Amino acid sequence: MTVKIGVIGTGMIGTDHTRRIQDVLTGAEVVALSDYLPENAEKLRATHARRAEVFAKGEDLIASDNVDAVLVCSTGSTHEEYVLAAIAAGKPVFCEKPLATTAEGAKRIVDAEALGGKRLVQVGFMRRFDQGYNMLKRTMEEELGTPLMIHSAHRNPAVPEQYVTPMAIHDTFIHEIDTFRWLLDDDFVSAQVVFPRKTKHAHEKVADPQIVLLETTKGVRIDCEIFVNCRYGYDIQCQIVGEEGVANLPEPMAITTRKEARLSNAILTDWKDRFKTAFDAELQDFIDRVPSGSTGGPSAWDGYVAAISSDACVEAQETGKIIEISLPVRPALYD
Ligand code: ISE
Repeated sequence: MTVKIGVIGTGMIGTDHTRRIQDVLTGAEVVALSDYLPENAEKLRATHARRAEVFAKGEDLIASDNVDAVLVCSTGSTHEEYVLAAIAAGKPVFCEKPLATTAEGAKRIVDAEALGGKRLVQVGFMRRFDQGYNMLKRTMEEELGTPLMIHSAHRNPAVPEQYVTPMAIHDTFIHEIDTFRWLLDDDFVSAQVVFPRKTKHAHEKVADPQIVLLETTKGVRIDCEIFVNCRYGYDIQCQIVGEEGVANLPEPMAITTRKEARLSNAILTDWKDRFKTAFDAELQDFIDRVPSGSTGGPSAWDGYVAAISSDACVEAQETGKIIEISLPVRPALYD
């Protein structure tokens, strides 16, 4: 069976995923496209999905009999309505982060899915499919004993003018929020954010860098430096300290050169390159499950918990206080 996919949102990530489905992955074809700027969808159709139908409205794409599964890659504020529509139509839906822009919105999705009694939603937290993070998780589980602390960093070379302080959480740190929960099989009980001296490279509306401090239910303490104008590259660091030893996330593979009295290797600058194979793997997994009607990967519940945890971090940014995080009871569907 070739899974027939409809892509809503043909901006940067929608284009990238369409290219991936058409040129790299197996078992699926993009048969429908939709964007609030129809000319963008048309452009993508012409370059990557010639047989796709372009829909003016995402809702019509979801309702189309020709569409088996939906990819939501549109702007964050529209995710909730499209994911809810896909659930109502009983179609598997892959939603880029964030699942919804508010915790209440994410809860509405969890409630709708739980009511239907069947998992349909996969959230695009691709790091769970990254080989390095999987190696780190395995090493932690097999060799480190009880994990005690995580030291980490999320660095971007630069961010656009419209990037403001809370986005360091909602847009950037949200990946760590999901990754740490998955790595540790744990949830957070509190968050605090402290602001070091500000870099001169950050524009007025973003406090940069920031350090987020999290505590988990099992007492693991996590620190993460978010530095989105670090200049030198896109750099993701993660070190787990356990009772029996310490493990680091491997660096991306790179050629080492010895030249002109220097020993060096390149550092990636674009997150799309850094997690390229993880993006491939998460979507392939989504596609592979459609024929049997199963859904895996990060769930709507994970998207909801990420939203609750993000909100607490933003409150911590704004108040300077340690903010408690408490989660509602998890519906049995997500056990
Ligand atoms: C972007 O949306 C991402 O998902 C990247 O992983 C992150 O590093 C970046 O800060 C975000 O803007």
